[in-house]
Amino acid sequence: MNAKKYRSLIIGFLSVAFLGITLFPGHTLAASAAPSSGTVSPAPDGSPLAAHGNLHVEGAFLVDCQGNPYQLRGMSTHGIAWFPQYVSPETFQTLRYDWNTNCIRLALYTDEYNGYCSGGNQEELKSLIKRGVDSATALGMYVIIDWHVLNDRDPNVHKEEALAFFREMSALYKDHQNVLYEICNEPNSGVSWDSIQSYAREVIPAIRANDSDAVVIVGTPTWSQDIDLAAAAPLEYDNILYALHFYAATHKDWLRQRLEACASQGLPIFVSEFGTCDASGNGGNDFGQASQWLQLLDRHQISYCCWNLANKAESSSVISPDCSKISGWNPEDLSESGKWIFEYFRSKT
Ligand code: IDC
Repeated sequence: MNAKKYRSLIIGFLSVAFLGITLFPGHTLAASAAPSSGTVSPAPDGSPLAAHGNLHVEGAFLVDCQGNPYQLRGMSTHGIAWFPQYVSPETFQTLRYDWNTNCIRLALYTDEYNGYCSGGNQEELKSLIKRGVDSATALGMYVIIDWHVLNDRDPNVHKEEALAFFREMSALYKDHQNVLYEICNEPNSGVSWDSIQSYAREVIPAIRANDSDAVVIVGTPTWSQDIDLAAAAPLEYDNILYALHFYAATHKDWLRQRLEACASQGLPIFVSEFGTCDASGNGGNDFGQASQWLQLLDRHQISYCCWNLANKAESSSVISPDCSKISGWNPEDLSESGKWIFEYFRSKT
């Protein structure tokens, strides 16, 4: 038994014994039943986390506690500052049971939309992250904390804030087996792999100082498309996944070929964001290309999260703009991309 599992068991036992918490595993989730951040209760019976436990990276694969390749599939939020309503136990419950997903990505923009480093209320944003992690944990889902670099282009611009943020998060979640850290969504506009590596070489040790076996996802140059640069010069740490992002109406054969080449070289890849439309997040969907992509990812057992869980009037948002429900959506509450990805997730065992 590794140290993290042992600590989790002890903490889980103590929480139950001394705090008198009664757990009701099953399909009904009371908000008050969510454990508070920093404590770990046993994952609900039959949940993805109960069955697959602590994940780690072996060769090209993300593997579960039995050492078998394990795919995470789920939704990414839009910016949590902009659409905080979907960071909720009811929403995640729908995603877990109706949508058949095992993972959720919490996108924390660093720059735009009251970003964490551009005037956003940091305490409120961290509370939202905690609410997201607690909601996912109570359902036995995996959760990605995504430091959503985009307008700020280079993760080094806000490196000090990133270090402080990830130190705090990893201290809080060191005993959680279901939390993954994504340290820079999409470096872009000419930021080199060298610069990303130098950032990663500070942030990864900061996380690992608290959580020695945390799984970390690292963004790659050109909006997380240049995984070939990571394959040519991978980081020297274990439990690292490299991000590849695609938008089906923009990125086609050439990027799939790159993914296949890198995967067959043994590069561990995580598609932490993809869209069925074009790279603007809007425009027409290309479901033919999206199918080819997801079949390829399934064949290589590569994990993926779909952009985005919101009702913004753009084609990548999966909820219809005129639907304000935050859970229990019917097909008519979903956008075209929402209907498609919902069916895709449900088709998976
Ligand atoms: C988009 C959102 C859109 C927002 C825009 C700018 O869908 O509502 O106005 O960001 O902030 C990415 C990014 C992701 C983008 C998405 C679509 O990671 O933040 O979201 N995209 O443009 N990379 C490629 C595409």
